[in-house]
Amino acid sequence: MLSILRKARLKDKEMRILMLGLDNSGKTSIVKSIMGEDIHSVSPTLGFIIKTIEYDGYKLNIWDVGGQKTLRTYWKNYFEKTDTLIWVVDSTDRERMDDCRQELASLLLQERLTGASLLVFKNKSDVPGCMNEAEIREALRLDDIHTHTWTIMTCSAMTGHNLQEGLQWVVQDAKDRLFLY
Ligand code: G3D
Repeated sequence: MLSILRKARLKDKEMRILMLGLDNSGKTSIVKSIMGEDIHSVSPTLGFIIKTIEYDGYKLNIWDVGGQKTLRTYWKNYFEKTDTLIWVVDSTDRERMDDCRQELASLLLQERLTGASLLVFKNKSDVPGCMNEAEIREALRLDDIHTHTWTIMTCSAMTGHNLQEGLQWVVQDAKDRLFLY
């Protein structure tokens, strides 16, 4: 039933994208950068922000939800009808990689996220000495994920690097799924 509804929405070319990650990973900056807004005016997201972006004929409704520890218990309120989960990782934050892995792993166990694809954005890649893609893959044990279609992309909210390519993957994945059902 859920997959039929999802397919109907994808046919309408409308998608629901949930952007999550630990606090300070750069979620709001990514959304702002995609929207062409000044990323230097960001302040911590205490609730959530929804932004709609038109991309390749698709209407992408992006939900940017606050990532502080106290707010993570509320994440579940946003799972419903999610087509794609964008998991934003601060690639300079080596200390919290375990926390990051655990939060992602528990999200992927959520029943209401079954069927959602996963894009891991390796953010802050403009910072010298940040973790590379292979290191993040290993730290988050991405190769063990078999329940969701996933990919990892190196990006930077600061320079805008790969953000459009990320959206392109999201839309292409939606198109592919229409043929799969
Ligand atoms: P959040 O929404 O995930 O909590 P924010 O994260 O978007 O508020 O970003 C947290 C901090 O990281 C901000 O710095 C922001 O400028 C910085 N940041 C986000 N993306 C990048 C990036 O790609 N490169 C670099 N170098 N910095 C980034 P401040 O200093 O305002 O806390």
